[in-house]
Amino acid sequence: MASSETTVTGACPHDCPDTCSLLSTVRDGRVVKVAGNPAHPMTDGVLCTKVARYDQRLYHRDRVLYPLKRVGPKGSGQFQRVSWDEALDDIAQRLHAIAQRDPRAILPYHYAGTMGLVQGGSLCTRFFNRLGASQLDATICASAGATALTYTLGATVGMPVQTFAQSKVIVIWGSNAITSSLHFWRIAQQAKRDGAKLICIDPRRTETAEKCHEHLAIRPGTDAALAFGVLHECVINGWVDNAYVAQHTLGWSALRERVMAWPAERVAAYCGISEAQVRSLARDVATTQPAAIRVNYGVQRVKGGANAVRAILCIPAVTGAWRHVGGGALLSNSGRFPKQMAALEQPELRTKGLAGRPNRIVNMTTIGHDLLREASADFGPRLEALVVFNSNPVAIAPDSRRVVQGFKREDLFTVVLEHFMTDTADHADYVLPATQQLEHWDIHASYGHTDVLLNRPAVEPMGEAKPNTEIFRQLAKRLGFGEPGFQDSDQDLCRQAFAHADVPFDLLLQQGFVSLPVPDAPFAHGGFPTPSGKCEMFSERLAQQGLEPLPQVIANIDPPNERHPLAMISPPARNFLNSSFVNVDSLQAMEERPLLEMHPDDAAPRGIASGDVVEVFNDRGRYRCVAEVGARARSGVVVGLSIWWRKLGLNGTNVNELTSASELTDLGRAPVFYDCAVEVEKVAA
Ligand SMILES: Nc1nc2c(c(=O)[nH]1)N[C@H]1C(S)=C(S)[C@@H](COP(=O)(O)OP(=O)(O)OC[C@H]3O[C@@H](n4cnc5c(=O)[nH]c(N)nc54)[C@H](O)[C@@H]3O)O[C@H]1N2
Ligand SMILES: Nc1nc2c(c(=O)[nH]1)N[C@H]1C(S)=C(S)[C@@H](COP(=O)(O)OP(=O)(O)OC[C@H]3O[C@@H](n4cnc5c(=O)[nH]c(N)nc54)[C@H](O)[C@@H]3O)O[C@H]1N2
Ligand code: SF4
Ligand SMILES: [Mo]
Repeated sequence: MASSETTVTGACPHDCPDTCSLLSTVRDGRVVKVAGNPAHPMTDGVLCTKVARYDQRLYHRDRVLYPLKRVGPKGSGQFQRVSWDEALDDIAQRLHAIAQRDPRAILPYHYAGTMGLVQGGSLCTRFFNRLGASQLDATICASAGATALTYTLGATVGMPVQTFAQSKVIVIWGSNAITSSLHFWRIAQQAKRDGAKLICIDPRRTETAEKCHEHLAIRPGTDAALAFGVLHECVINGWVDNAYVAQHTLGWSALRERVMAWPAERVAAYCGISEAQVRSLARDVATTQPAAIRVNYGVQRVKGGANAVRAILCIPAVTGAWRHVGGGALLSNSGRFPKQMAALEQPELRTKGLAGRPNRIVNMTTIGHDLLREASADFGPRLEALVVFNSNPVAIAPDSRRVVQGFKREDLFTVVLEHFMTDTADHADYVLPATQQLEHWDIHASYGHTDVLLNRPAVEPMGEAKPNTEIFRQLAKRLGFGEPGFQDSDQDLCRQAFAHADVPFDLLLQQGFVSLPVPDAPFAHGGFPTPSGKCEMFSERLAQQGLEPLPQVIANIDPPNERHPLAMISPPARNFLNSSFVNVDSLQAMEERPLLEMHPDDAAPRGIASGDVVEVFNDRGRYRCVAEVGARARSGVVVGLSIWWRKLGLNGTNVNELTSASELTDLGRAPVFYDCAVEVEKVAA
């Protein structure tokens, strides 16, 4: 019999700014190849190593294929197979019993395991709205930066990514682009070939830093001071675009006064670089146009993260870089998408669910603390049930010791929708098999480019896996939720996501993507989406909340000290995506084992050599890994590439054993992952 071969267009679902268009080749009902779509300009036929091996994740021997019910103690990972009916009947009954007392004792915990608007929210959110469950404050990644963007530029918008090809100076600020946004890096490479100068600002000598013309290895959490140093140089050298500042910004005279306290000498000492580096950075961004800043999330995982982003965003307004195509800054363009979130999530259903109770919001960053809290007037009811999907909190949330303790509560009812037995799934009462991207419908916005992508299923679900949406549809039925919104199919939901917007669904069906119209130089003539229409260096909205209205330099909350003299950062490992892909053999083999990069100056006095097993510790916990001594980490800083599964680590922990959830960022209520003092000791050669 001749075998049939088809190609199916999809979208990469992962939390990556590139949102690639995928082409899956299917032979006899099996995916045999996943490639980048050459017709999609941003993807340009190229995928990262992880997703180019997507079949290895789809057909992984350890996929959860059937509903599982816990049989051993909490966290023991002992489960038995049950039928869907048995699992869903029991889950519905347990949730119903809790909701009868107070539905806010139930918390959905979800993030960007898939960025799809359908499998990442939509019907799932309708379900929890109708139930009246607590809402999750989605702070784990980007909310400090997004809040900073919103207060400064007015929305999560910036330069169109493709215009970086025309830049003459590109500052990659707090990003390892080769690892975490390969397709932006390709654009930067094109600019480099056309003569652009590339500058990287990162405490770690990353693969990206190595390939830039300049690398400023600042101390973690000192970015606002560096931005102030740049602005100071602009003032003293007459590099301020006074006309742009006068017409299109608010608050410069006050900010100007503030930056005058940050001459290059002070900035250099504070950031741990040379004065010449500060001056040269300022000269590059202020005197060569178009100059572009790709500011990224690595900057905003410290106490002062949002203010650092605000300070950086002031630079292109002061230099007038926004006037030019290829000038300005980009953190995210997610605000460009006319997403119909209210249609997808139906927030009006909450009124019914809450039945007069006030809404309760729980911050996902502090889940460890919150699982251990008792009922109180300010917290509300004790958390009695968690429904986790698209996230692996036991591995990725800060202060793991508390998170694990919380998930181990015998009186907590936990349901986890997953592809694999993650650290979180191990702690469930029920694990429900979820479909992967190649098995379901979805529709995607992006935070790196401005195209909408449609994802069609390439193959039938493996085993008894179901899409997240279908699992909540079936739970809704069992809980008697009769609203028509629970009847919508996944294809209906895909259509609703951009209904009434100029995103023709027929074109999505036909080519898999549609580009949004975005001006090449969006703020050349001002027109920022702030209340004043200007770039708000001074924010009246912050002032009204009693907050500091101007960007400021905020010191790290957990700076190196006598007992814990090293600053630890834990950025992504290239071949993992957060904690996804850690269990894919070929990718795990490339990362080898949990590592701690150390500078020779820090390793030598501790008697540590490459390959030694070390323990990294502070008052929150201890984490065992293997030292790699070399030039990646700057002195005083250690780097624990992330995010390993705890159970695949050397002593059943990962870096988040050390990170803190006691403090949040200055704005955005976000985690301070890279604001973390530690000490390191050798355990064995
Ligand atoms: N391969 C891969 N790609 C990913 C991910 C992944 O896990 N693996 N994760 C995805 C996700 S969820 C996100 S949010 C994005 C993140 O992507 P980006 O925002 O582009 O950031 P990262 O590449 O994580 O790089 C952060 C960099 O910041 C540096 N850094 C740490 N502290 C500081 C600081 O205080 N100041 C400065 N200037 N730099 C600092 C780190 O050394 C690191 O190199 O990447 C996405 N892409
Ligand atoms: N120390 C430290 N910690 C960090 C970071 C750091 O840099 N350092 N980075 C932080 C950042 S930026 C982020 S974004 C978070 C990421 O944290 P998470 O959003 O939790 O990301 P992942 O660890 O990739 O986990 C996603 C899970 O969702 C599952 N999943 C994927 N698709 C689906 C689906 O369709 N249905 C269901 N049911 N499940 C699905 C995957 O199998 C995976 O286990 O981690 C944060 N934690
Ligand atoms: S993870 Fe990023 S680079 Fe890799 S395929 Fe997905 S969107 Fe593209
Ligand atoms: Mo993230």
